[in-house]
Amino acid sequence: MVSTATQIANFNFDNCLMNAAGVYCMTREELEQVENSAAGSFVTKTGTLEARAGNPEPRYVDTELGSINSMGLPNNGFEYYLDYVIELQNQADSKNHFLSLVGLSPAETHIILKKVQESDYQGLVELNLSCPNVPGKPQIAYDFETTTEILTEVFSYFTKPLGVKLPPYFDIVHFDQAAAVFNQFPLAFVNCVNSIGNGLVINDETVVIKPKNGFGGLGGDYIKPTALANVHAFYQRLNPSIQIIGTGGVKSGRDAFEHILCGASMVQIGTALQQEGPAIFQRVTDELKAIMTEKGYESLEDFRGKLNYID
Ligand code: RRO
Repeated sequence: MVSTATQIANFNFDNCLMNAAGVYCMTREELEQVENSAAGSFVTKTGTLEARAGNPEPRYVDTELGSINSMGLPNNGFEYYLDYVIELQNQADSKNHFLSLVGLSPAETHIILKKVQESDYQGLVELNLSCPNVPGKPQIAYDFETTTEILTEVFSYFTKPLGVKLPPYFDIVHFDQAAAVFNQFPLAFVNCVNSIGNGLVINDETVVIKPKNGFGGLGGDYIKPTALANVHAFYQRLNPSIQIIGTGGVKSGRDAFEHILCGASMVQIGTALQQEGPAIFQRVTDELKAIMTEKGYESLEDFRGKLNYID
C-alpha cells in the first residue's frame, strides 16, 4: 500500500499535503473546507495581536504563471485562530494543525507567543518571518541579526513545537548564513518558501494590484525552482532534527514529488489551491501516489532528500 503519511516533530499526518498560510485560512469556514478535504492538516492565516483589515483591493490577482499579492496581513487576530485550533484539538480524531503567527514588532511577537505558551494549545506553531507586504516593515528573515535576537528571546520562554516560515534566499552565502542562525535553535521545522517578495505584474500599461504601486509577492509557477532550491539548500545544511516543509509552485503530484525529493517532509499548496479549491488535495494526492507506485516507493522515506546529482 502506497502511503503519503508523514510526521513533523512527533505529530502524525495521514497526508503530507496541506494549504499554505494565506490561502483558504482566513475564516473558520475556509479552514473547515481544508479540514474536510484530503489535506493532512491546515495552517491558519498569520495572526497578529489585533485584527487587521489589510491593504486596499485589488490585492490578489491570478496570472498566467501564478499569482501576485499584497494582502497586507489581513486577519481576525491571533486569538480567533488560537480558539479554533484548541476547539478542534479537543475533538476526538482531529487532525493536527499549524497556528501561524507574527507581531508587527518583536515586542508584539513575544506578547502573542507568551499567550500561546500559556494556552491549552498543544499543536505546532509557525512563526512567519517573511511577510513581504506590510508597508515600512521589512521581511524579518532577511535581517539575520534581528532574526537571531527574536529567536533567542522566543526560546527563553516558549517550549511548544515551533517552526519558522522563511522567504526565499538567492545566494549560497545567504543559505550558509541563514542555516547557521537556524541551527542554533531547537526549531521543529523551517518552511521554505514564502512568496518571492516585491514582484511587479503589468496589464497593458497599468499594475494589476493597488497596494505599493503594484509591488507584491509572487506565487505559483514563477517560484517552483526557487522553492526547490531553498528546500534542498536547507535540507543539506540544517541539523536533522529541523525538518523542512516545502512550499512554492505545487500544482501537481510531480511538483509535490520534487519537493519531497529535495528534502521536504510536508508540502503546502498556495496559489493552485486558491485557483482550484480544496478538491486539489485529492487530485494531487492521487497523482503523487501514482508516481510513487510507478517507481516502487511505498512511503515518503523511500525517496525523501534522495535527489540525484550529475557526476
Ligand atoms: O498578508 C500578506 O500580504 C502576505 C503574508 Br502575511 C505573507 O506571509 N506572504 C504573502 O505573500 N502575503
